[in-house]
Amino acid sequence: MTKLLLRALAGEAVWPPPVWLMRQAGRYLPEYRAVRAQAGDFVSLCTNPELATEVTLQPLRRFGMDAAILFSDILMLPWALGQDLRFKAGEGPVLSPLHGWADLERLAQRRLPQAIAPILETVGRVRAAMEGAMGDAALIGFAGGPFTVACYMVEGGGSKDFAAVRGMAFQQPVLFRRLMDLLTESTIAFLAAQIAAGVEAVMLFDSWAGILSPSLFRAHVIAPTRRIVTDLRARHPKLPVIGFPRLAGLLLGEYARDTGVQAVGLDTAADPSVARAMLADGIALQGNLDPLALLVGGAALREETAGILSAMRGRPFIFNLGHGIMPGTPPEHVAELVRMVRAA
Ligand code: 1CP
Repeated sequence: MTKLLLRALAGEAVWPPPVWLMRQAGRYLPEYRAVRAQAGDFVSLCTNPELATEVTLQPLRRFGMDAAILFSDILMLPWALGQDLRFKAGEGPVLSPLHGWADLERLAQRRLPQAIAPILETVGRVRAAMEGAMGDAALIGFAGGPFTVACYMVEGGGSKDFAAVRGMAFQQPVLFRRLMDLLTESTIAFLAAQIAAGVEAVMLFDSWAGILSPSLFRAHVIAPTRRIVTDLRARHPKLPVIGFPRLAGLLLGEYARDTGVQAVGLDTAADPSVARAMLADGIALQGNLDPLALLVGGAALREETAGILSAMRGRPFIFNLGHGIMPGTPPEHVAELVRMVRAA
């Protein structure tokens, strides 16, 4: 196995570590903005294999990252299940909120394969293009964590505290559990299809995991993640799963142990040394530069990067951000970061 990312995910302390960045394809790149303008709306971009392949590969061409991540969005799953989805310029996603049993049963009747076909075609095209020119980079597929996807489905978009979804989990536990089961099963199907189409690792973005109480975190983050990991690994024993339970805090150790993930993404607030001590040696860590340090650059970027690298030396580790790259980030800062990591 020569791909650095896959070696780190298999538990090897590769040094210098492989590097890629969450949301590495996006608005901070002029070449992305050009393709985005050509595609029209965001859903059209995600379902256009030619254009989605192009934007997936852009950060690899420019920076030589060790991984590409499929260009899509965690909300393409509810979209594929038939929920209305639009992306309003500057405001983020808008969905028709899911209120009760009738909404849920309508989504549960939808068959996934047809809707996700263009996304799977993108996976195949990206993989074929990488095998030639970018042979050492690995392709990562992804889905949202079922709880995080439920947040947007119930709320109908982004929110400061996702009170509607937490209210539903407490007040309508049977309905909420049915929703979580539907999402867990369709996430397994979606990720298994991405693997069959050519992704070499998968990541679960559970961005809102940290807003739950410990008991709900166990029920709606740890338990569904364990189901997803167990099912995918039974079919593909070597396929690495990266979990990203953002803001899990003190529950990070329990998450890693009980879900069976091969790697854990650390958010910006996680202390790398503490996280390292909390998690078993074979589990790879990924993260966790503050995206704002990357945006401002200079001493902040150099010092924060050096601190993370020194805390992670000797550990299976993948350099990344603690959350997605910010739209105003100068691309030169990204190039400088990759140089710094490679010189570690
Ligand atoms: O106008 C545009 O170009 C849209 C901006 C954008 C992009 C580039 C959105 C809308 N999604 C994406 C791509 C995306 N989203 C990827 C592609 C691969 C890559 O990393 O390069 C991935 C993995 C995601 C994942 C995603 N989408 C998450 C989980 C990670 C995170 O950032 O917390 C979440 C929560 C979303 C929802 C979403 N999609 C887009 C926006 C603006 C949001 C956030 C809405 C909010 O504020 O809650």
